[in-house]
Amino acid sequence: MKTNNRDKPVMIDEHSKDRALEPARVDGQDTYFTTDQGTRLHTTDDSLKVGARGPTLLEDFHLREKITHFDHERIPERVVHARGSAAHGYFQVYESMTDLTRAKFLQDPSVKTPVFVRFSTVVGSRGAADTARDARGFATKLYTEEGNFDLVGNNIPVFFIQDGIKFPDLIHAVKPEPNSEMPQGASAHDTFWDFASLVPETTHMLMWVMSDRAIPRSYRMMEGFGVHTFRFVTAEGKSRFVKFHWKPLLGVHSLVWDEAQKLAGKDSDFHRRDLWEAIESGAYPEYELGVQIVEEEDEHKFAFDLLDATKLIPEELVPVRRIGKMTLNRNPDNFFAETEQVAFMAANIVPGIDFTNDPLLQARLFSYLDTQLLRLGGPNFAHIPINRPIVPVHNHQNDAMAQHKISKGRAQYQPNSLGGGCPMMATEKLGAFVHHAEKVDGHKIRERSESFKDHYSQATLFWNSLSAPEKAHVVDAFRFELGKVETPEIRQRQVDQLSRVDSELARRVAEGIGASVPGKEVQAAKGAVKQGKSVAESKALSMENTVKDTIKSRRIAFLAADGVDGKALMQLEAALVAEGAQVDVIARALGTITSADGKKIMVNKSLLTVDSVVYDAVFVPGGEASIATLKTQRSVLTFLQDAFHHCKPIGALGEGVDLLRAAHLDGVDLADAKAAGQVVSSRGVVTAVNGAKPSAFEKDLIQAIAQHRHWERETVE
Ligand code: HDE
Repeated sequence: MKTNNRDKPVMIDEHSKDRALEPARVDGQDTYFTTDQGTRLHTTDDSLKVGARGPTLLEDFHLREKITHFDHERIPERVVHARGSAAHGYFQVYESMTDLTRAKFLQDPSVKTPVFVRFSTVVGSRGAADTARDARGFATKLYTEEGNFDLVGNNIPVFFIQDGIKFPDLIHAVKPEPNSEMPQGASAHDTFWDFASLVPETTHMLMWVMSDRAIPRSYRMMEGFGVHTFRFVTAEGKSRFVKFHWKPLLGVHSLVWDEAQKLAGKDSDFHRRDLWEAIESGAYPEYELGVQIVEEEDEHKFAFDLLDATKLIPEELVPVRRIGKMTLNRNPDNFFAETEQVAFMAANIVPGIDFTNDPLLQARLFSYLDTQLLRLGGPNFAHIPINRPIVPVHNHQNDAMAQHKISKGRAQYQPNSLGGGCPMMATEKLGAFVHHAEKVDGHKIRERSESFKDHYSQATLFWNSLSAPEKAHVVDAFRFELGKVETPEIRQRQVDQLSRVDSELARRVAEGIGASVPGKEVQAAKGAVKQGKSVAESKALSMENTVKDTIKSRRIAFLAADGVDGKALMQLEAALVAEGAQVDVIARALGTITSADGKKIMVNKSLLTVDSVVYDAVFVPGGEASIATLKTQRSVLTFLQDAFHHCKPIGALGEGVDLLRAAHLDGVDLADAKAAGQVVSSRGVVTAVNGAKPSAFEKDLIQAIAQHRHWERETVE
């Protein structure tokens, strides 16, 4: 198997291999502490002074270098997507894609193409909370044998705006308000909704951002989308349109809004930690690459324009073909060097893939280069290890800040004869990128295409495709966000917009925020609808239909105290771990507890440091003494009630069922003496008292955990 190994980076310029990137180093001496100039030091703890209590000397080169370096440690954070975390991995295609594209990384199933993926929130600063309601960035750098291909996407398939020229307005509106710098990492404020309600093209993406997609359970459990329509081009020059998708093998799952808010305080690194720990434990995140292909001659057959980034192609109209898999299997060694300095650029493309005239994409093609110049201090950011392609780089781009390449010879221009004409130009056959020769003809105008003017149909499609609980969450999210808006006119204007999506949605939101329900004339004020293929509902848009057959990497809390039924605890732990889940025994204090039969059980987490919000499910083993103790602990009852209100699976055996009773979990049936020997499963709460078969209990609980959340509990209210 061929592997492109990023641990052994290829030099920027082979000629400069010896001196350019690695500092001169004498074998065996690189473990001593030195200055940046390589001078060994005998201490870094005391500055150079005149006597132990005297003044510090300006001569202290080590003090000056150390403090100066520290003073310069920060670089500007990304203007958007500032908070992120990343991982290394590889991509492998399932079978050759020659008939669709000449891209080399999509030809040979035996080639592992290294990748670096950075996930991010959009709005918050570097230190903001992970679980804010927001779109998530899903940026993938593929280090292919033909250069770097960056697929800089999001976890939502559409964008807020159609033309890049609106991007600064959108971001100014959503970022903290400029006078007060509030709120941090949140869209629930006046300026955002002022903009959104005045710009109808935001409506479709707003529906997604108000849905559970915007509060993912994990970066490992969300989809990724290239958003724009790209082109695939074959070796013969045949071009087709393509939309890119990443489909997580664990399915698409979300948090509950109340949980997301609590997590922001309890563990603001929740997603970062989840990704890191999953990779450390060997539960490698996996995503399949999907493509939707549209033949050029079908470009105009849809009820939307393929160049409009506020529209998706329903999977019912063009199915997603899964063509390969990405596995993330290594955490970065250094956050700054890799995650912070990685420079994604929408313009990084390889032969066989090309752009379209999507006006949002076109603006992105220069914006990313521009931003890296500011962020990374000049045009040599491609020399930073995480940004280097795995193939050699040869050109005459010399000098500038932090130049790592030592170009040799006099002929630093093209064409040249003094340098033997090097480097040579490639031909298309030799792998040169040649732009697809699209014929373009038109007048210079600042106008939006008529085919871009329907801003509501796909928002309606999204709404119609959701399950009842998902719809309720969207309504609640709008009520929350607009409820925080202080200007009544803005709230009303947004409700008016929603009435063009669906009158029931508008009514439900209006009721929650004191707005009036818009009349028919307001609802009717929509743009022209394009004629063509469309669907009224799409299964792929609802998370209800996602993968629900695995508990791999799910975190299960076991609540216990001295006197616990140790046998039941161990047995269930073994069963869950065998399915790939991770169990934490939680007690009042760290150390050990003693089971009813006198065995010591290690406590993994104390109730002081964790809460139910960081777990996927809870189990309470029996044991009279254990339950008697747990019943007296308020944090235990809160733990169970939170888990219950967040619709998480809960299991209890024997006396453990009494603890659930004490926690007043409304509307569920619990096992009692009459149900001896049976397993009772009710709204994701699985219980059994003495005599039930352990295997039957395990099976039901595992199934309940695989369901992720039991929304039917919400209807109890
Ligand atoms: Fe970005 N975007 N963007 N964006 N974007 C940036 O580049 C920009 C857009 C996306 O993990 C910036 O290096 C413009 C769509 C991700 O490092 C900046 C427009 C999509 C990331 C920038 C868009 C994205 C960025 C900020 C409208 C989904 C994080 C820092 C024309 C398809 C990448 C940086 C990472 C980052 C500009 C719209 C995704 C300023 C002008 C649409 C995932 O260059």
